[in-house]
Amino acid sequence: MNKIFVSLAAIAALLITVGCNNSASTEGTDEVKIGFLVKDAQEDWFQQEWKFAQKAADEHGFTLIKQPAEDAEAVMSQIDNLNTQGVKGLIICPPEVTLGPAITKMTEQYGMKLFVVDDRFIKPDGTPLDTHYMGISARNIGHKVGDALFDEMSARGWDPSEVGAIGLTFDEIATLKDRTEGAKEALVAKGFDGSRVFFAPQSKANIEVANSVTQATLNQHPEITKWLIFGNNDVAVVGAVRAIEQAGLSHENVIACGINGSAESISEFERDEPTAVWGTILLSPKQHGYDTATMVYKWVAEGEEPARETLTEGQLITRENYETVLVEQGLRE
Ligand code: FCA
Repeated sequence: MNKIFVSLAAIAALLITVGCNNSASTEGTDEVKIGFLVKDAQEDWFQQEWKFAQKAADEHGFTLIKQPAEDAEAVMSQIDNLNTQGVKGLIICPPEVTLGPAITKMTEQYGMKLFVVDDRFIKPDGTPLDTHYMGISARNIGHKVGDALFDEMSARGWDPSEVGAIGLTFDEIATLKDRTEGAKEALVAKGFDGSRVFFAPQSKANIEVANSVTQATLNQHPEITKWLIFGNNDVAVVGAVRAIEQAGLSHENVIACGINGSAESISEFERDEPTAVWGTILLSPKQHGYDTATMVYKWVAEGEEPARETLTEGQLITRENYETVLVEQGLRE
């Protein structure tokens, strides 16, 4: 009899625990905790996202736990840690886009709402995995890069037959592939010779690799004296520009345009002497940080499900207008 009583009590306790774990309203009223994992905490873009997410946490009164997760193992152990701390919502820019099924399963088991930002998960067949997601409208933004490069080249009166273009690519991640493909598409649509666009694939998306693959491309084309440079983000473009400088090319003969509008390119604009980093497409770390965190908070605390997909825009900034635009966008005082 006692045994049965103990077992029933244990089952009841378990049900109550499971009920609490899965119910935001019973657990989350006092303290809502949300985790924000990023693939590269060194990159200014992710620092900015975190900064704006923290602003949302301060305003709404929830706890935000920000951690880097640079590989699959780190992601798994961070999610375990977050669960132990009572986190009920997770925002993640994953270090590998193939981790989707594993992460989805884990967060479901822990009763954690999952929101993916920037780099979208893909299924084994390469198609996108459907989760709540905010990313950039990557192909449009690539088009903006290509248009801007072509227009600046025309404004400088360059003869297109003397010009080559280098695109730093990282095709494993769809949002990065779409950007560089988009840039080439726009250049070609404006009349640039597609056979003079050289893609330089990066084995890792970082400044060192961008630098070395650009050097290799320059070495293959000593006959080209004027260059357009584009890539998956600011880090890639700045890495390429350093290679241009090492090769002894003047910034007057190179037009480079990044994507992100973060510190890596802004610090180039702030130098007294211009560098080849001529422009960048400013994205919105505010939307990707503040808005995502607010949406996940409302989802956890109030059961208000966010939009399944949000794609954000960007705008060209250069040395000429960056200060004004950063202030307008609330990115600078
Ligand atoms: C990717 C890139 C980042 C940033 C973000 C919006 O994660 O690696 O630099 O562009 O998309």
